[in-house]
Amino acid sequence: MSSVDAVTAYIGLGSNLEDPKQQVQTALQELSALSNSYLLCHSSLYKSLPVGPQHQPEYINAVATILTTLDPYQLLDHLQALEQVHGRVRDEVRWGSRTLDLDLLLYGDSVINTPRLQIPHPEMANRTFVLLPLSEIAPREMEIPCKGVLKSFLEGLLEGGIERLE
Ligand code: ROI
Repeated sequence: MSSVDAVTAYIGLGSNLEDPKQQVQTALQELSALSNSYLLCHSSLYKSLPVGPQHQPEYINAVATILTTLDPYQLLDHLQALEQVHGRVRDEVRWGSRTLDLDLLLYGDSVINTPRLQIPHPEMANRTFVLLPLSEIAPREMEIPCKGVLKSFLEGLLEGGIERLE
């Protein structure tokens, strides 16, 4: 019998349509029921101004971490299936509004660069709406492969435009 080591993965959640807070809360419940995975914890919810086109509603963001024996592509399949359940229409408008966005940010210390999947998520170190919730649940000393230590990105973080919800 073969066994697969469990890997710690981080997932970014975002929504700005159709009751975004509820979308993210439901998605967190769904992540806790993900097959071959265990939800370790999640951050608070944050309200954030849109990055990219400004003529869209504010977002609700959070980050969750799971322990999983799914491989990264299986995990991506599951995340995209959950986005579909939430009515996400993929690639309608680049950087436009979405009912639910589930970004695979980190998968252990893997570096993956394929057309379908890039890990670490290429934009994660530039996005306050990812870094702030991530910093709640990840060690400040955590290495983001190819990018640097998490805490080095937290120092210059602009906290305007983002608010932690109770
Ligand atoms: N802006 C914020 N604040 N939060 C997001 O989750 C988010 N997601 C996106 C873009 C359009 C880049 N902007 C965002 O995909």
